[in-house]
Amino acid sequence: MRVIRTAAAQLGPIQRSEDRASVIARMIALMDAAKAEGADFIVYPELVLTTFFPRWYLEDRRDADAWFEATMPSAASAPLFARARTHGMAMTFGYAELTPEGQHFNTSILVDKSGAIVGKYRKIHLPGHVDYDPGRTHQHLEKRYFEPGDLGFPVWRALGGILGMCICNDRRWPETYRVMGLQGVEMVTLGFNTPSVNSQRGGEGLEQRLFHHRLSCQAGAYQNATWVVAVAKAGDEDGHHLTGGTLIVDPNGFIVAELVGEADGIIVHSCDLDETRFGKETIFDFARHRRVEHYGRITAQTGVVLPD
Ligand code: CDT
Repeated sequence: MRVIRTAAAQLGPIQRSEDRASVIARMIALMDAAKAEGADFIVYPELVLTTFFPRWYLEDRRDADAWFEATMPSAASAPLFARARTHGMAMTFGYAELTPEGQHFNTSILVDKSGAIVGKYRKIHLPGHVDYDPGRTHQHLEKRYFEPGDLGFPVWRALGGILGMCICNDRRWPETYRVMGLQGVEMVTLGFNTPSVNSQRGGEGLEQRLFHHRLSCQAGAYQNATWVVAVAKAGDEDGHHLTGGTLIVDPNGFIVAELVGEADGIIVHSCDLDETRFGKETIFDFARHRRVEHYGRITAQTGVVLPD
Protein backbone atom coordinates (compact mmCIF):
# COMPACT_ATOMS: atom_id res chain seq x y z
CA MET A 1 0.00 0.00 0.00
CA ARG A 2 1.17 3.53 -0.79
CA VAL A 3 -1.29 5.72 1.02
CA ILE A 4 -1.53 9.50 0.80
CA ARG A 5 -3.96 10.66 3.44
CA THR A 6 -5.45 13.48 1.42
CA ALA A 7 -7.56 16.42 2.54
CA ALA A 8 -9.62 18.28 -0.04
CA ALA A 9 -10.04 21.74 1.50
CA GLN A 10 -12.92 23.73 0.08
CA LEU A 11 -13.11 27.47 0.62
CA GLY A 12 -16.46 29.16 0.92
CA PRO A 13 -16.93 32.49 -0.80
CA ILE A 14 -14.20 35.15 -0.72
CA GLN A 15 -15.66 38.61 -1.21
CA ARG A 16 -13.81 41.23 -3.22
CA SER A 17 -13.23 43.21 -0.03
CA GLU A 18 -11.60 40.33 1.86
CA ASP A 19 -7.82 40.64 2.16
CA ARG A 20 -5.24 37.89 1.76
CA ALA A 21 -4.39 37.75 5.47
CA SER A 22 -7.98 36.78 6.22
CA VAL A 23 -8.00 34.11 3.50
CA ILE A 24 -4.71 32.68 4.72
CA ALA A 25 -6.13 32.46 8.24
CA ARG A 26 -9.06 30.45 6.86
CA MET A 27 -6.67 28.17 4.96
CA ILE A 28 -4.59 27.59 8.10
CA ALA A 29 -7.73 26.66 10.04
CA LEU A 30 -8.53 24.07 7.36
CA MET A 31 -4.96 22.77 7.51
CA ASP A 32 -5.20 22.36 11.29
CA ALA A 33 -8.45 20.42 10.83
CA ALA A 34 -6.79 18.24 8.18
CA LYS A 35 -3.88 17.54 10.50
CA ALA A 36 -6.31 16.52 13.24
CA GLU A 37 -7.73 13.94 10.84
CA GLY A 38 -4.29 12.56 10.07
CA ALA A 39 -3.85 14.09 6.62
CA ASP A 40 -0.38 14.61 5.20
CA PHE A 41 -1.47 16.33 1.98
CA ILE A 42 -3.96 19.18 1.60
CA VAL A 43 -5.43 20.40 -1.68
CA TYR A 44 -6.89 23.93 -1.95
CA PRO A 45 -8.87 25.56 -4.80
CA GLU A 46 -7.92 27.59 -7.86
CA LEU A 47 -7.01 31.29 -7.32
CA VAL A 48 -7.56 30.72 -3.62
CA LEU A 49 -5.95 33.87 -2.24
CA THR A 50 -8.58 36.30 -3.56
CA THR A 51 -12.09 36.48 -4.86
CA PHE A 52 -12.60 34.93 -8.32
CA PHE A 53 -11.59 38.22 -9.95
CA PRO A 54 -12.00 37.27 -13.66
CA ARG A 55 -15.68 38.13 -13.23
CA TRP A 56 -14.71 41.81 -12.88
CA TYR A 57 -14.01 43.83 -16.03
CA LEU A 58 -11.25 46.39 -15.61
CA GLU A 59 -10.70 48.74 -18.53
CA ASP A 60 -7.01 49.07 -17.77
CA ARG A 61 -5.64 45.55 -17.64
CA ARG A 62 -2.79 46.62 -15.32
CA ASP A 63 -5.24 47.46 -12.54
CA ALA A 64 -5.79 43.72 -12.16
CA ASP A 65 -2.22 43.25 -11.00
CA ALA A 66 -3.38 43.89 -7.44
CA TRP A 67 -4.86 40.38 -7.56
CA PHE A 68 -1.55 38.80 -8.62
CA GLU A 69 1.43 37.51 -6.62
CA ALA A 70 4.89 38.60 -7.79
CA THR A 71 6.63 36.17 -5.41
CA MET A 72 5.73 32.82 -3.86
CA PRO A 73 5.78 32.41 -0.94
CA SER A 74 4.45 35.95 -0.77
CA ALA A 75 4.48 37.96 2.42
CA ALA A 76 0.80 37.12 2.94
CA SER A 77 1.17 33.38 2.32
CA ALA A 78 4.35 32.90 4.40
CA PRO A 79 2.33 31.92 7.52
CA LEU A 80 0.63 29.14 5.53
CA PHE A 81 4.00 27.74 4.45
CA ALA A 82 5.21 27.98 8.07
CA ARG A 83 2.20 26.07 9.39
CA ALA A 84 2.62 23.42 6.68
CA ARG A 85 6.24 22.91 7.75
CA THR A 86 5.19 22.65 11.39
CA HIS A 87 2.61 19.99 10.53
CA GLY A 88 4.84 18.20 8.01
CA MET A 89 1.97 18.69 5.55
CA ALA A 90 2.42 18.79 1.79
CA MET A 91 0.00 21.08 -0.04
CA THR A 92 -1.12 22.46 -3.36
CA PHE A 93 -3.01 25.67 -4.08
CA GLY A 94 -3.76 28.00 -6.94
CA TYR A 95 -2.94 31.69 -7.29
CA ALA A 96 -2.52 34.39 -9.91
CA GLU A 97 1.16 34.56 -10.88
CA LEU A 98 2.91 37.69 -12.15
CA THR A 99 6.37 36.77 -13.41
CA PRO A 100 9.44 39.03 -13.31
CA GLU A 101 9.05 39.33 -17.10
CA GLY A 102 5.53 40.67 -16.67
CA GLN A 103 3.65 37.55 -17.74
CA HIS A 104 0.36 36.61 -16.08
CA PHE A 105 -0.64 33.02 -15.40
CA ASN A 106 -3.35 31.14 -13.54
CA THR A 107 -0.98 28.93 -11.58
CA SER A 108 -0.93 26.04 -9.15
CA ILE A 109 2.02 24.89 -7.06
CA LEU A 110 2.93 21.64 -5.34
CA VAL A 111 4.71 22.10 -2.02
CA ASP A 112 6.42 19.20 -0.23
CA LYS A 113 6.40 18.49 3.49
CA SER A 114 9.49 20.63 4.05
CA GLY A 115 7.77 23.67 2.54
CA ALA A 116 9.74 23.56 -0.72
CA ILE A 117 7.91 24.31 -3.96
CA VAL A 118 8.59 21.17 -6.01
CA GLY A 119 6.11 21.63 -8.86
CA LYS A 120 4.39 24.36 -10.82
CA TYR A 121 1.56 24.17 -13.34
CA ARG A 122 0.12 27.06 -15.37
CA LYS A 123 -3.48 26.70 -16.57
CA ILE A 124 -3.67 25.79 -20.24
CA HIS A 125 -7.39 25.69 -21.08
CA LEU A 126 -8.43 29.25 -20.24
CA PRO A 127 -12.21 29.66 -20.53
CA GLY A 128 -14.18 32.81 -21.20
CA HIS A 129 -13.37 35.88 -23.27
CA VAL A 130 -11.07 38.90 -23.64
CA ASP A 131 -13.41 41.90 -23.87
CA TYR A 132 -16.48 43.00 -21.97
CA ASP A 133 -19.44 41.01 -23.30
CA PRO A 134 -22.83 42.68 -22.66
CA GLY A 135 -24.59 39.55 -23.93
CA ARG A 136 -23.60 37.53 -20.88
CA THR A 137 -25.28 37.50 -17.49
CA HIS A 138 -21.81 37.74 -15.95
CA GLN A 139 -18.30 38.17 -17.25
CA HIS A 140 -15.63 35.45 -17.33
CA LEU A 141 -12.45 37.29 -18.36
CA GLU A 142 -9.75 34.68 -17.90
CA LYS A 143 -8.62 35.20 -21.49
CA ARG A 144 -8.19 38.92 -20.68
CA TYR A 145 -6.14 38.53 -17.52
CA PHE A 146 -4.06 35.38 -18.19
CA GLU A 147 -1.85 33.92 -20.87
CA PRO A 148 -2.22 30.21 -21.63
CA GLY A 149 0.15 28.14 -19.54
CA ASP A 150 3.57 27.41 -21.01
CA LEU A 151 4.69 24.44 -18.94
CA GLY A 152 2.64 21.63 -20.46
CA PHE A 153 1.17 19.00 -18.14
CA PRO A 154 4.17 17.77 -16.15
CA VAL A 155 4.02 15.24 -13.33
CA TRP A 156 6.29 14.94 -10.31
CA ARG A 157 7.60 12.14 -8.14
CA ALA A 158 6.34 13.26 -4.75
CA LEU A 159 4.78 11.78 -1.59
CA GLY A 160 5.80 8.31 -2.71
CA GLY A 161 3.92 8.50 -5.98
CA ILE A 162 3.51 10.33 -9.29
CA LEU A 163 1.42 13.49 -8.96
CA GLY A 164 0.08 15.96 -11.50
CA MET A 165 -2.00 19.12 -11.44
CA CYS A 166 -4.53 20.85 -13.62
CA ILE A 167 -6.90 23.75 -12.98
CA CYS A 168 -10.67 24.04 -13.26
CA ASN A 169 -11.66 24.15 -16.95
CA ASP A 170 -8.74 21.80 -17.73
CA ARG A 171 -10.75 19.01 -16.06
CA ARG A 172 -13.29 19.05 -18.88
CA TRP A 173 -10.65 18.10 -21.48
CA PRO A 174 -9.62 14.45 -21.87
CA GLU A 175 -6.26 15.55 -23.26
CA THR A 176 -5.38 16.98 -19.84
CA TYR A 177 -5.58 13.65 -18.07
CA ARG A 178 -4.18 11.60 -20.94
CA VAL A 179 -0.98 13.60 -21.21
CA MET A 180 -0.43 13.02 -17.51
CA GLY A 181 -1.64 9.42 -17.80
CA LEU A 182 1.08 8.83 -20.37
CA GLN A 183 3.57 9.81 -17.65
CA GLY A 184 2.08 7.32 -15.21
CA VAL A 185 0.17 9.81 -13.09
CA GLU A 186 -1.36 8.33 -9.94
CA MET A 187 -3.08 11.39 -8.51
CA VAL A 188 -4.32 14.50 -10.30
CA THR A 189 -5.21 17.47 -8.10
CA LEU A 190 -7.25 20.40 -9.30
CA GLY A 191 -8.96 23.45 -7.89
CA PHE A 192 -11.96 25.14 -9.46
CA ASN A 193 -14.20 28.21 -9.45
CA THR A 194 -17.26 27.23 -11.45
CA PRO A 195 -20.13 29.73 -11.74
CA SER A 196 -23.41 28.00 -10.92
CA VAL A 197 -25.15 29.35 -14.00
CA ASN A 198 -23.97 29.34 -17.60
CA SER A 199 -23.55 33.03 -18.51
CA GLN A 200 -24.75 32.29 -22.06
CA ARG A 201 -27.55 29.85 -21.25
CA GLY A 202 -29.47 30.69 -18.11
CA GLY A 203 -31.33 27.37 -18.10
CA GLU A 204 -28.08 25.59 -17.37
CA GLY A 205 -27.96 25.86 -13.61
CA LEU A 206 -26.36 24.26 -10.60
CA GLU A 207 -27.59 20.70 -11.13
CA GLN A 208 -26.28 20.47 -14.69
CA ARG A 209 -23.01 22.19 -13.77
CA LEU A 210 -22.39 19.65 -11.02
CA PHE A 211 -23.31 16.80 -13.36
CA HIS A 212 -20.70 17.90 -15.93
CA HIS A 213 -18.14 18.46 -13.18
CA ARG A 214 -18.56 14.95 -11.78
CA LEU A 215 -18.73 13.42 -15.26
CA SER A 216 -15.42 15.04 -16.25
CA CYS A 217 -13.54 14.09 -13.08
CA GLN A 218 -14.87 10.55 -13.00
CA ALA A 219 -14.10 9.94 -16.67
CA GLY A 220 -10.59 11.35 -16.34
CA ALA A 221 -9.90 9.17 -13.31
CA TYR A 222 -11.27 5.96 -14.82
CA GLN A 223 -9.77 6.34 -18.29
CA ASN A 224 -6.31 6.94 -16.85
CA ALA A 225 -6.55 4.81 -13.69
CA THR A 226 -5.68 7.71 -11.43
CA TRP A 227 -7.01 9.36 -8.31
CA VAL A 228 -8.58 12.77 -8.94
CA VAL A 229 -8.94 15.29 -6.12
CA ALA A 230 -11.11 18.24 -7.15
CA VAL A 231 -11.58 21.18 -4.80
CA ALA A 232 -14.08 24.01 -5.12
CA LYS A 233 -14.34 27.58 -4.11
CA ALA A 234 -18.05 27.69 -3.37
CA GLY A 235 -20.96 29.96 -2.53
CA ASP A 236 -21.96 33.54 -3.15
CA GLU A 237 -19.14 35.97 -3.98
CA ASP A 238 -20.54 39.51 -4.28
CA GLY A 239 -23.78 38.20 -5.76
CA HIS A 240 -22.13 35.65 -8.04
CA HIS A 241 -22.71 32.05 -7.06
CA LEU A 242 -20.06 29.35 -7.41
CA THR A 243 -20.84 25.63 -7.26
CA GLY A 244 -19.45 23.44 -4.54
CA GLY A 245 -18.80 19.84 -5.49
CA THR A 246 -15.46 19.20 -3.79
CA LEU A 247 -14.80 15.49 -4.27
CA ILE A 248 -12.29 12.67 -4.42
CA VAL A 249 -12.54 10.08 -7.22
CA ASP A 250 -10.82 6.71 -7.06
CA PRO A 251 -8.89 5.18 -10.00
CA ASN A 252 -11.97 3.16 -10.93
CA GLY A 253 -14.00 6.33 -11.47
CA PHE A 254 -16.08 6.17 -8.29
CA ILE A 255 -16.59 9.18 -6.04
CA VAL A 256 -15.34 8.04 -2.64
CA ALA A 257 -15.86 11.33 -0.79
CA GLU A 258 -17.86 14.46 -1.56
CA LEU A 259 -18.26 17.58 0.54
CA VAL A 260 -21.77 18.76 1.24
CA GLY A 261 -22.38 22.50 1.41
CA GLU A 262 -20.72 25.75 0.38
CA ALA A 263 -18.74 26.75 3.46
CA ASP A 264 -15.08 26.26 4.34
CA GLY A 265 -14.61 22.57 5.03
CA ILE A 266 -12.60 19.42 4.38
CA ILE A 267 -13.10 15.86 3.31
CA VAL A 268 -10.29 13.41 4.03
CA HIS A 269 -9.60 10.10 2.37
CA SER A 270 -6.73 7.61 2.46
CA CYS A 271 -5.80 7.33 -1.21
CA ASP A 272 -3.80 4.18 -1.90
CA LEU A 273 -1.76 4.79 -5.03
CA ASP A 274 -1.41 1.03 -5.53
CA GLU A 275 -5.12 1.03 -6.42
CA THR A 276 -4.10 2.61 -9.73
CA ARG A 277 -2.23 -0.50 -10.77
CA PHE A 278 -5.12 -2.72 -11.82
CA GLY A 279 -6.46 -0.27 -14.40
CA LYS A 280 -3.00 0.65 -15.62
CA GLU A 281 -2.08 -3.01 -16.13
CA THR A 282 -5.32 -4.16 -17.74
CA ILE A 283 -7.88 -2.20 -19.75
CA PHE A 284 -5.83 1.00 -19.73
CA ASP A 285 -2.42 -0.56 -20.28
CA PHE A 286 -1.53 2.12 -22.82
CA ALA A 287 1.53 0.34 -24.20
CA ARG A 288 -0.57 -2.65 -25.26
CA HIS A 289 -3.80 -1.01 -26.37
CA ARG A 290 -3.28 2.51 -27.70
CA ARG A 291 -3.29 3.00 -31.50
CA VAL A 292 -1.40 6.22 -32.01
CA GLU A 293 -1.35 5.75 -35.79
CA HIS A 294 -5.02 6.79 -35.68
CA TYR A 295 -4.73 9.69 -33.26
CA GLY A 296 -2.93 12.21 -35.50
CA ARG A 297 -5.82 14.67 -35.57
CA ILE A 298 -5.62 15.11 -31.82
CA THR A 299 -2.43 17.15 -32.14
CA ALA A 300 -2.54 18.14 -35.82
CA GLN A 301 -5.75 20.15 -35.70
CA THR A 302 -7.54 22.37 -33.18
CA GLY A 303 -11.04 22.98 -34.51
CA VAL A 304 -13.47 20.69 -36.31
CA VAL A 305 -12.81 19.90 -39.98
CA LEU A 306 -16.07 18.76 -41.59
CA PRO A 307 -16.14 16.06 -44.28
CA ASP A 308 -16.69 17.17 -47.89
N1 CDT B 1 -12.39 28.86 -13.52
C1 CDT B 1 -12.86 28.15 -14.54
O1 CDT B 1 -12.09 27.63 -15.35
N2 CDT B 1 -14.19 28.05 -14.67
C2 CDT B 1 -14.80 27.39 -15.77
C3 CDT B 1 -16.05 28.08 -16.16
C4 CDT B 1 -16.43 27.74 -17.52
S1 CDT B 1 -17.64 28.82 -18.14
C5 CDT B 1 -16.74 30.14 -18.73
C6 CDT B 1 -15.07 25.92 -15.52
O2 CDT B 1 -14.72 25.11 -16.36
O3 CDT B 1 -15.67 25.57 -14.51
